[in-house]
Amino acid sequence: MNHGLQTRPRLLTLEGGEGAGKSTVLAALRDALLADGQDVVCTREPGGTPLAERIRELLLAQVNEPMDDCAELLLVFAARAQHVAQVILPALDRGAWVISDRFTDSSYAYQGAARGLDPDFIAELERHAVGIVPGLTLLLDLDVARARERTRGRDLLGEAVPDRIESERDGFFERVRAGFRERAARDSGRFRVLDASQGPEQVATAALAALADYRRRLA
Ligand code: T5A
Repeated sequence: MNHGLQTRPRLLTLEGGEGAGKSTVLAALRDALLADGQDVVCTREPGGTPLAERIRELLLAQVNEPMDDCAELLLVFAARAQHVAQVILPALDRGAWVISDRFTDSSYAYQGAARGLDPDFIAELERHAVGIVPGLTLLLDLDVARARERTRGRDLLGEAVPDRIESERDGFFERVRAGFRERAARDSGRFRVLDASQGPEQVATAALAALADYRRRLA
């Protein structure tokens, strides 16, 4: 499955639909690694460098011009190429752990499964612009209705307004979810699927157990 890609064991990624709780879990993983004296870099996609964050703004802004699906895919990979070169590889090469809130699997789920772009084209971009694959990916799996409740609750609190992608219809997010689950099923050695419908503490506990198990296997 990882033809032409190098697995980087200290690269951990969190994946899932909107509002699945990735940011919440990321903090728990970071704290556990820091408490163990590890060097940890936390980052996110799209974004993670000043230039990539500007591309993120382009991707998520609500503007009066429909974004072409292929333009969206290429922007996501432009941001990722920059992020890998400037942040992820230097950190991994000095021995740090890198925890990224989303990575290439999001492109297969959103631009591939949900938008309908060719996964072989995405794989080509992955080989040429990314070149690496995480050692461990935690997929926070949550049904779309529950995820909507969470993001709506956050929006009502005034923490955020729906961005361009969050404004898609439920069918889009059903395809995103199916795309993630299919990737996890096909690469069960790398993925751990967590039931994200549980409370934050239970999800964090499950994520920490998955990390501990992974580190035991690495040792
Ligand atoms: N995208 C990204 C692509 O299309 N292609 C790509 O290749 C990439 C990399 C990025 C957008 O870009 C798209 C996908 C996205 O649309 P984002 O901000 O990273 O945007 O993504 P979101 O998933 O929208 O981020 P969210 O912040 O909405 O989701 P999180 O991080 O999964 O959720 P979190 O932790 O912020 O929690 C959301 C709310 O739920 C509560 C939290 O307190 C918060 O209010 N919560 C829980 N409530 C109950 N039980 C739990 N277990 C909870 N965990 C969190």
